Amino acid sequence: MSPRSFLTLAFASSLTLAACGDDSGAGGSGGEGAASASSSASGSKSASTSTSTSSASTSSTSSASTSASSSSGMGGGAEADHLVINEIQVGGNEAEFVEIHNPTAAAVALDDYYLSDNSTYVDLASGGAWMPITNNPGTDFLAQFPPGSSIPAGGYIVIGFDPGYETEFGACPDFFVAEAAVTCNGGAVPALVATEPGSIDDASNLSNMREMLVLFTWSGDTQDVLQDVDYVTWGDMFEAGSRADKSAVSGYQPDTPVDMQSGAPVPAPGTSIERCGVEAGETTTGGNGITGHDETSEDLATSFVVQAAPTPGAVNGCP
Ligand SMILES: [Ca+2]
Ligand SMILES: [Ca+2]
Ligand SMILES: [Ca+2]
Ligand SMILES: [Ca+2]
Repeated sequence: MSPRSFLTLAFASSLTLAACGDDSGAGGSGGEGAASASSSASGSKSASTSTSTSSASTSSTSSASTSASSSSGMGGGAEADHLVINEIQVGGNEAEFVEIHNPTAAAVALDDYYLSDNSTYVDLASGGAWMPITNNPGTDFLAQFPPGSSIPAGGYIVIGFDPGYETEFGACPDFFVAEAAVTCNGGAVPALVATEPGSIDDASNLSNMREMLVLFTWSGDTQDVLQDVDYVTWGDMFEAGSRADKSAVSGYQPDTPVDMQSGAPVPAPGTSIERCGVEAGETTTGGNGITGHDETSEDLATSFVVQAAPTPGAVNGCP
């Protein structure tokens, strides 16, 4: 009871703080510049938090734990004990984005966090060069978050892929997968950081029909293995590089074989896929995840649903 109440309180108070922040609607977040990655993250959170705050506060204090779990359910993945990949839109390029959500009661520093869309990401931790296996050369990436970035408790960050994001959504993402900062709403939105020359390209994007995304942490020391934080693959079919399996790599536990993995649905243009389930069916011990989960075992076809009205930076509008 009391840990739950604490979580609820922490969550609610972070929401309150964020709600005082900015107007969020027109995407002021990008204008704050590179130094404000974390405040920009909380800025974008405020868009969502008015919704989730109201749903949390409609429940009375006496049902604090119910209120936490119902707002969790709407947020998608809110009961996970780590950051989650919460929403993905693919195609057209201008509208592509990835949303990451922090369902925990504490801010998470992103200094050791990485994002990639290719199965060869594991080579980073053994000092290997970036040589993605892909049928679409030049479009995959391996990136690190800029130093000092963080996601507040209960918060969201959005990563865009194309300068057209602003026109598409009337807002700015928190970061871009791009070679350099991108101008948005008169400010500069920081780019994610390439782990080596060429591991981010302005042409980097997400394949529409089949692809993977992995959020992971790594100490930067090749003596250490990396740890998956969350993993999503979409599409029924798979090809080289679009599904991850580290089973054969020294130092790792077996992942779920690629042909046994459950792909999330493929969103049609203009729609996204949203996390509406809490890591359905995921194995929670003995895996390569940051909390011991096997992130490649999640039933993504159940956890993710197609959303006709995408909600970048805001609580998912799950049915
Ligand atoms: Ca790609
Ligand atoms: Ca997990
Ligand atoms: Ca997962
Ligand atoms: Ca969302």
